[in-house]
Amino acid sequence: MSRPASNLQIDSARLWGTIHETAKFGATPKGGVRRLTLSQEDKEVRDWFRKACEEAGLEVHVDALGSIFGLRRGRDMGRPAVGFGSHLDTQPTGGKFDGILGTLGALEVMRTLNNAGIETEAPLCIVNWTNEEGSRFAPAMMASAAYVGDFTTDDILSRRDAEGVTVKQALDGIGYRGDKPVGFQKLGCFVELHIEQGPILEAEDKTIGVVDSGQGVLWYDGKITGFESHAGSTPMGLRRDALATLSEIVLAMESIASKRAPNAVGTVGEAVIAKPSRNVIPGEVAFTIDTRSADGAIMDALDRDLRAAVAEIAARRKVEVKLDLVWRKPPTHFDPRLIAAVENAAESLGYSHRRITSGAGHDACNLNTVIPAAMVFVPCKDGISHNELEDATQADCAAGTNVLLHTVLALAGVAS
Ligand code: HGY
Ligand code: MN
Ligand code: MN
Repeated sequence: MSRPASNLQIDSARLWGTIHETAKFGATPKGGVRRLTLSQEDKEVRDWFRKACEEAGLEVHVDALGSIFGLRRGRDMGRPAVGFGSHLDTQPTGGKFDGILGTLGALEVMRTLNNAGIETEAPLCIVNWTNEEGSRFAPAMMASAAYVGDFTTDDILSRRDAEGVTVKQALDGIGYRGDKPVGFQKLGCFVELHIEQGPILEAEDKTIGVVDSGQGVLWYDGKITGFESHAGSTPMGLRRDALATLSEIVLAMESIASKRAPNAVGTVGEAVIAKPSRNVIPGEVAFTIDTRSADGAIMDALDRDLRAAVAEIAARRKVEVKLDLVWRKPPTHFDPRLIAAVENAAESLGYSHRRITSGAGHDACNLNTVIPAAMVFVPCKDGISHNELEDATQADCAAGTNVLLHTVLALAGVAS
């Protein structure tokens, strides 16, 4: 006997239990989660997730890039599936909620519909996207980018991590290079639940963020070639110091973004001295840059200013700086119909809510380039994320998952 869908609520304790149960895969002493994509820890959580989907009666498939799809049949299998989910990989200093809430919240939605005996008109499909974080392999949101056609499967399979391991080798190493081609599972739309990863909802005491847009992203790989020489006998004026050069680039990036705050951000997140030694002036340094804006014109200005600053610093210091743009993700404007579905769900459930722009990138931002997509945000403590202190409340996680449930029901329709 199915319960009326209108007042259906998810099982908050069960959701909270899954979040903490899976946090053991890659648990860190400081209470975070380190689960780099395609690592042994990622395999463990993938195995857990696949089993949970099968136990929920879903048809589970894995595609050639390891993304996991769990299909719940609808009355009308001729309609495209309503997709929802997120990612289970984390940053090296990751937390328990980034990506995980959206993936396990999606599983909770499936479990709730099963318990209530509800059949939807359209089929539903839960997705765990491979390598959303982009920490081990670039770019971020890699598998959803391939799904929408931004990269070929072979291009992504050939990407290498810092140790030279390819995506293909890493997938084979954990047994998740699936037999389905990327794109095999057609989705009619996609909704992603996620923590805000910023301070706004908490500061305004809002339970739900109705995400209507997302920042665009520019990623660069850089290499500085100076000249190794003796730290003691080389006069200061004759040095071609690669690390001192990078130090100026770091401050230039900070200044270029800060003068456009709050409409721009910029970070040098990685720096490696090729052959480090205390008494050798660094001759070669590799680095990466991440800079973002929700405004495409500002993104172009960030690129122009950054290249001009790098050229000036390189010329003055008589070093070579190679700066390659390796990823450009335009700003996201989510689908008005889906945004309204999220907003209506939050309103009908009585949750405080506000429109919000996502500072972080998400798989939904890629999906939105080919099908309608939208996102649901919930607050996280002090806006902290990509840090082991990342935290959220059970009540907010449950609220966000209830909004996801009712958004999905509105989009898929209830058959019985
Ligand atoms: O970089 C991002 O915005 C996401 O967390 N991968
Ligand atoms: Mn995420
Ligand atoms: Mn993240």
